[in-house]
Amino acid sequence: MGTVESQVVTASDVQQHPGMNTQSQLTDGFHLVIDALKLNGIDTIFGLPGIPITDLTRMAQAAGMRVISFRHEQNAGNAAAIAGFLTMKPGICLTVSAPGFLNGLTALANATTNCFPMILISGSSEREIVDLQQGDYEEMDQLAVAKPLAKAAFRVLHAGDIGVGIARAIRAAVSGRPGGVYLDLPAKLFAQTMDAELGTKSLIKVVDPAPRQIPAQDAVQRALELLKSARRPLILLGKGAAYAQADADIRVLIERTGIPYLPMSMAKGLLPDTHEQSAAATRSYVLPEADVVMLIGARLNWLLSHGKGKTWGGQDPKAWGGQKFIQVDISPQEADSNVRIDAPVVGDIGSCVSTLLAGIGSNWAKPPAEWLSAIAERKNKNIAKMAETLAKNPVPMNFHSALNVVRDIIKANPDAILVNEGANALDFTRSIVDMYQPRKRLDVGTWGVMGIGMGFAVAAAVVSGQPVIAIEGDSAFGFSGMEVETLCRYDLPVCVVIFNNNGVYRGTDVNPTGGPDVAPTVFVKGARYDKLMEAFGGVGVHATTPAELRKAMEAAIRSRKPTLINAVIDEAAGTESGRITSLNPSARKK
Ligand SMILES: Cc1ncc(C[n+]2csc(CCOP(=O)(O)OP(=O)(O)O)c2C)c(N)n1
Ligand SMILES: [Mg+2]
Repeated sequence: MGTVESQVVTASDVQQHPGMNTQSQLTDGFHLVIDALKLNGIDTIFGLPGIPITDLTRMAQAAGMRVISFRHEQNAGNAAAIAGFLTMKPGICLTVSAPGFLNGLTALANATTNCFPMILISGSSEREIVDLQQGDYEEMDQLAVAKPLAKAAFRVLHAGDIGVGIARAIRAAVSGRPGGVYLDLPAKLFAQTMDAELGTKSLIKVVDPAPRQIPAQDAVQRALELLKSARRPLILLGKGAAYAQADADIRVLIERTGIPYLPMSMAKGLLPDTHEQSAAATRSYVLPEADVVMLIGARLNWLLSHGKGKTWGGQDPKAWGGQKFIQVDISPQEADSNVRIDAPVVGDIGSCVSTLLAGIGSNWAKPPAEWLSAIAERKNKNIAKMAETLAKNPVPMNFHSALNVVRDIIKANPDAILVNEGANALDFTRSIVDMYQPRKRLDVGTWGVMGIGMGFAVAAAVVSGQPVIAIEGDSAFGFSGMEVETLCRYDLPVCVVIFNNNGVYRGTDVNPTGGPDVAPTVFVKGARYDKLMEAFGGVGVHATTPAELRKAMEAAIRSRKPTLINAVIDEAAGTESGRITSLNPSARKK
């Protein structure tokens, strides 16, 4: 239990805690926050110091917590969110009032959207002044602003309530469908003192923060009957399945049923992407052809074309393709959000999968051979076609020849975590680079948000101790690029590879007016991002060929030194919006 060294008790302390023993040891808000976090097994804070939380960061470090300081709160927030995803414990982001809070808020909203458990703890200015809008330093009603973007939001006004506040935040972040939680701690709270013993008693060690949710037996039965009736079954694994850490059971479920499966982006590696039942290489065939689809921790949002339309064999963009769906999800509200779900199975993924497995038994009939061979045939053809493309060695490098290298490096280092953002740099990496282990691919998620790169890379390295490879579009990198200093400061084993094609999507657009400004999507040509890393003592490499890229990546993995490789990619190689060109509204043609 942390205590305040000084025994001085102010009059207002006595007023706030009538009857307090002025001779006793005191504690304060700072120490109670730290003690409450530690009591709940939280040992790392991602944040950025300033009024009123500077001392909190110092005291947390002094109390043995790891405090990782960032250059911008959004990156600290993204770090906290992905730490939550990787560990199933809420990641903590700590920010200063108003502007710092707002900088962290994008990450909080992104965490909520992606179901990552995180807690944004923000200091805030003086309540009395904020609420009367009298113009305080960094004045803002942060709780009100955070509410619509968070799964839950709380404010603590009294030191004696810190234990409850942190317990509520933890439960809200990790129970049920995880999400981002906001915890507002006004400046005055930190300095509030109270009797240390009472303070200790007020803290709560949260028991069973994410209780299992066992699915109903009849729901499981309904799902299994539907699955059994399928002629062309398909399983879709989502990020929720990866989060649940039920890896072994999920693998048994897939292998025992013999059903082909597709991993969503962050579910890649849940089973090795080279698994013979993976249908990833023939996604556009299996989605419209499947008759029964079992979604496990995957939502039918835009990433799956809302379960309808041409992707699913529907006649027009709104038309149902005729599939029947089983949806395994922790949220009872998820079913029917886009199309009819014939068999919802509600519970935590681990409990659902193990209950399904019990019902499947050991002599489940494999899917019809015609379905499996039709998939295998297309898959092998596509893989062979891709191998041909990857083997080409154009000058300058294109996405394929560079990714051929990344693919080999990940194959040789399956423990490494791959962080990935960009448009073409994202889409090509996802489809070309095979993952071999669960939760090794971290990317832009549900929103397709740029800026997660360095925050994710820092947190992945900090919580796993494994090497991290960040494949970054040059635009994407720019959103969090200053954190290369953070990589160097903490000496993290992160190798950033910038796929530098001189711009957003590509570097070839021209200003149609012929004026001096370049086109909005174009950056400085031939920029040397590698020099940014050198500025802070890391290793910078300029790579123009696959051989140079390979050598630099191998050296980075071996040395574990922070490294940034500026990989020069043909500026004409990318396409507008990568693979989601269809979402771009086009101007009406005259
Ligand atoms: C926060 C945010 N701002 C803007 C975008 C729009 N956007 C999508 S991809 C992208 C960058 C693509 O360029 P780059 O990272 O260089 O990848 P490339 O396609 O060139 O490989 C942008 C700006 C976004 N997704 N998120
Ligand atoms: Mg680019």
